[in-house]
Amino acid sequence: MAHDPPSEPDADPAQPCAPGACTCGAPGRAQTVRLEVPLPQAHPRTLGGQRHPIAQAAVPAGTFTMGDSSGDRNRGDGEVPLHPVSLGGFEIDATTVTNAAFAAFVDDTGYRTDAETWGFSAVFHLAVRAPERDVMGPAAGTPWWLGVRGADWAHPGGRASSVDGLDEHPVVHVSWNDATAYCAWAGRRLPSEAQWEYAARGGLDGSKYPWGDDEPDVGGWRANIWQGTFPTRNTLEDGWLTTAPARSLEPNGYGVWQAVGNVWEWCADWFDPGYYTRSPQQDPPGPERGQAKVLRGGSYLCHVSYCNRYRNSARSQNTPDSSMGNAGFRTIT
Ligand SMILES: [Ca+2]
Ligand SMILES: [Ca+2]
Ligand SMILES: [Cu+2]
Repeated sequence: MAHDPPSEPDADPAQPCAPGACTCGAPGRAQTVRLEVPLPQAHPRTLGGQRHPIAQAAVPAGTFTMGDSSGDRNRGDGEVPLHPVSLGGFEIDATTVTNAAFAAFVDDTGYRTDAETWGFSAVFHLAVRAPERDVMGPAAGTPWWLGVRGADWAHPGGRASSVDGLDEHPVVHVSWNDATAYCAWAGRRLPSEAQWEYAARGGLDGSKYPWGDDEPDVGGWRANIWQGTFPTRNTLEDGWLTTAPARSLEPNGYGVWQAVGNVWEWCADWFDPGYYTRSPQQDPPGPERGQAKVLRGGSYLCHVSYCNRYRNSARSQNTPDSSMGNAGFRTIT
């Protein structure tokens, strides 16, 4: 997406990447139509029942240090300055919302996702399962992302694919708007960016990853990211080219699974790389306005050579109507 160069508070060029570049997130949807999608109403009859069949992890109230303390930050993303953040306790989905859970929402409401409304979504080139006529071509600057007509949450590779056998995988091709609609139906909400990072840390203040500071391949792969040569050859050492089941590998100290890797996760906040210079310590709500929403945690496309955003403090963003095959969400109460 187009994004003005941010006022970067970090003078140290830790990474050569320009703002918005070198991310494994897909380009944003062109802003040609303003959608007015009504939110489904919360459904009292079904609240607390089987309509959100995702186990919960309890995150205690506390204060943590938000931001990058390992020096691996991406210049332009605004991972610094380090600052203390205090939060009340909350419950967060132990896993990202699954295809089975999202299917229940769609069955109950008839909701149409942004990908369906626009008629296409962004699919990683090795994951396309669609007739050639559906492939709209590569995104400028990120040729491994293809716009594919007919790709949506139920057809993650395009119209020749389905979610059969993927019930317990993260739902993908859901926009921020779609995630928010799901939350409205389930009587839940998206985590703030601060809540997301605090939950991802699992009680290990200042660590690079949810499990500590070891790199993800120490003692066996601990996150579903990319191994091999991005974006052409994945050696699949962790077992997955695209999504892994939401409950695979090991959870962190709070019982949160796959905060880093697997799929990017939408947060409630608008994105502003300068926000940490002015955010309040108590329950920071994010900027009042913006063009893009925060995405956190990185995805199965992250690789140390290209996009090292499979870290607790890493930040990315996309427009609220954008969808892609490597972004989903988890919810809180
Ligand atoms: Ca992988
Ligand atoms: Ca994740
Ligand atoms: Cu990445």
